[in-house]
Amino acid sequence: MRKIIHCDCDCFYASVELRDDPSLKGRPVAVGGAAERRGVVATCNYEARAFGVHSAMPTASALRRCPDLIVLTPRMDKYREVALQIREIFSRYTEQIEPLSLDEAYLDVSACDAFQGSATRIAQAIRQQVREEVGITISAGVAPNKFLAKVASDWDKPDGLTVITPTQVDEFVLSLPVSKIHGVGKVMAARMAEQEIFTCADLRRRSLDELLMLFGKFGHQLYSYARGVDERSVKPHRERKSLSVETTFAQDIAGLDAAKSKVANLLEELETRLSGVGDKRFSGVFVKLKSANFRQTTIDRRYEGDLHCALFEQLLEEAWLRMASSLRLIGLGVRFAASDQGDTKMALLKGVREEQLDLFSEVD
Ligand code: TTP
Ligand code: MG
Repeated sequence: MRKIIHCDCDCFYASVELRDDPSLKGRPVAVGGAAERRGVVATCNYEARAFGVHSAMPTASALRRCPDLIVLTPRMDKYREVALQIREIFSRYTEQIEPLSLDEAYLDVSACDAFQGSATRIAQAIRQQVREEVGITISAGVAPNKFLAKVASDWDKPDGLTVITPTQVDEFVLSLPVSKIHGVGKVMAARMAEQEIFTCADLRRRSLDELLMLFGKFGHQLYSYARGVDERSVKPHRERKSLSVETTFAQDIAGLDAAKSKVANLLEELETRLSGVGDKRFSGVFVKLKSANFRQTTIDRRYEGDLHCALFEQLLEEAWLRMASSLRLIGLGVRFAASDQGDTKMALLKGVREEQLDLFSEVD
């Protein structure tokens, strides 16, 4: 039986800002881009959440909901530094650490001897050390697998610890609402509701074939999760597959030439970011555009050579022809060839940025 801990900092970027400026305590605080630059909220504290402010919401909308909201510019270097400090605390208990983002990680502590191997006490110690040494709160979930540990860390947020022991798994899962399953968003939850599926107990009444028919290959996971089963191991090295940068313009870009003139700066930023991930071979490049009316398109190309402006300008032109509209966003990126080497610690930390950036943008 494995012992997995999932740790997730509470309103991470905002917590760091509140720690560094205690005068903000008790006031609604968001971290994100400025409203006049059409920025979005990266996160906000729980005081701001009470007004309905949330991640990925345009800052302008957030200010309408909460006029007293204090909006701070992100300090990514600071958050990375704090993330490393927290990672070091995790590493006192296990090397089996799988970071999911800057503020979130799975730990497999099955082989850890601290506290006679009590995962609950290890999680308590981690939470206490993060509070005392880093100055922010981190919620944790303890369970026999990743699926349940993640549900558990969210159960009593903020500043919570929830433990699901092996004997409690069945009871816990039976009453678990499907919306708590990672990967079940609003759309899928609505489709499940149409099928009278609201909890994992309802899922269990369906055969694997039925679930596969209804939800595609995700049906396999649903079938196992509904039984409290998740065999996925904690993978210490997640290899980064791509890296990209993007800009949302304060004013829409009207012509192809104007759009092309943005490539040089973006490429420079991309190269700066690439210098941080070490020597990796490319397998492809891509350009992503979002139109003024929020349509999005991405052109992907296999490519293994050096990066240069003309290459991205060409892709941009192809993508532009599809859009036939002025642009609010341009993104450039590279895909990496699979390597057999693990990433460095810093590259791992940087790797999460892209997933976070993706959260800012709608998909087709
Ligand atoms: P989350 O762990 O999803 O959110 P959080 O830590 O702010 O709040 P909580 O866990 O208490 O619900 O994300 C961690 C950080 O990642 C968050 O502080 C800011 C960043 N982030 C974005 O930049 N954009 C996003 O859309 C999301 C969800 C997070
Ligand atoms: Mg968090």
